[in-house]
Amino acid sequence: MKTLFKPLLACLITAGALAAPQALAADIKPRIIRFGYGLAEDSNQGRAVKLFADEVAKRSGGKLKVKGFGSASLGNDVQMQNALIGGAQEMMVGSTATLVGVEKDFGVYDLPFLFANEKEADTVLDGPFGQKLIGRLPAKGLVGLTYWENGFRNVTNTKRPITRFEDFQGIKLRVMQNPVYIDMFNSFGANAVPLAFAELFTALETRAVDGQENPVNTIQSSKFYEVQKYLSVTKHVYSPWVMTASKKWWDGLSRDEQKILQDAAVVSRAFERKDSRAEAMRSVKFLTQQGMKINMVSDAELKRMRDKAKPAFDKFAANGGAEVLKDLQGALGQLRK
Ligand code: TK8
Repeated sequence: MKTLFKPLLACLITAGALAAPQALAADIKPRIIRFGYGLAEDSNQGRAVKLFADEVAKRSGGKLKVKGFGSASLGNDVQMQNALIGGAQEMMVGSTATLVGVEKDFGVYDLPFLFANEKEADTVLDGPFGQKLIGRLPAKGLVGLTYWENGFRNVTNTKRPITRFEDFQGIKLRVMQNPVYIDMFNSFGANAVPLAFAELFTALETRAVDGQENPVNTIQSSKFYEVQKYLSVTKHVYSPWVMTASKKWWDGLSRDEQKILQDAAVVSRAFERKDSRAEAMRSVKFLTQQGMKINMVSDAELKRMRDKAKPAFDKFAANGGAEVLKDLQGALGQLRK
């Protein structure tokens, strides 16, 4: 027996040294994976999709080819989610806020002033709470691979700087297609208009709406500074992105293929967060140079906004969200102990 094993072992070692380590005897078929996203190629989202594609290629010996489709060229977030559920598209990354049509509880992330900083967000999203929520998706036809950072959202508009919630009075503000955002901004006195991101630039340019809210990265990469004058740093919501796959398609993949995608997703997460945070630090200066008038909102005024938004919390809880909200507040409480 001993003598038989040796040549076999030698063979395996040679094969291992020659083949790409991941691809060794792995069950990987050549596949094209259409990966859609809403922002421009030259955005934090686009850069991370590219990194994910490279990582998947590397780990699959070039067999799995992720093709990125930016600027909502495969459809807006909601349309892509439906394409994934139906099996007409393989993967996407988009806002958790637009997922509420598929799984209502994702709306919990949209409640204002929950996360105090990025570190809290990372810990909760990557920990049991965030994973439990992602775990609801397969029953709805999606597989959630990981969260990325969209970021803390800030308000831009053409009318006036927002220094207190009273300044929202009468401003037509585009929000994501999500009831929590509609309730929140209406309670501040704005006129909240739900609209797909893909239509936002034109809506701002034609003055169909006066303003919008997004992280500074997006205000930069989507060139909103060309059509918006005031940027008010409110950081009212920490907004995650979530990378999802079509469950119909995912179930047809081998375990090796699934593992490659899952592992590459985790690598892309680390890259994306680091890249987004570095860019956010530079964006404020860039946006000032483009002529935007930027104001910070005081903590006292942010607290008034938070109090004013209380009805959005109550309504979310009353509409079946009480448990998920309690869970999230519990997870945050643990962190802050
Ligand atoms: C991109 C969107 C975007 C989001 C929005 O498709 O709609 O305002 O912040 O990032 O998901």
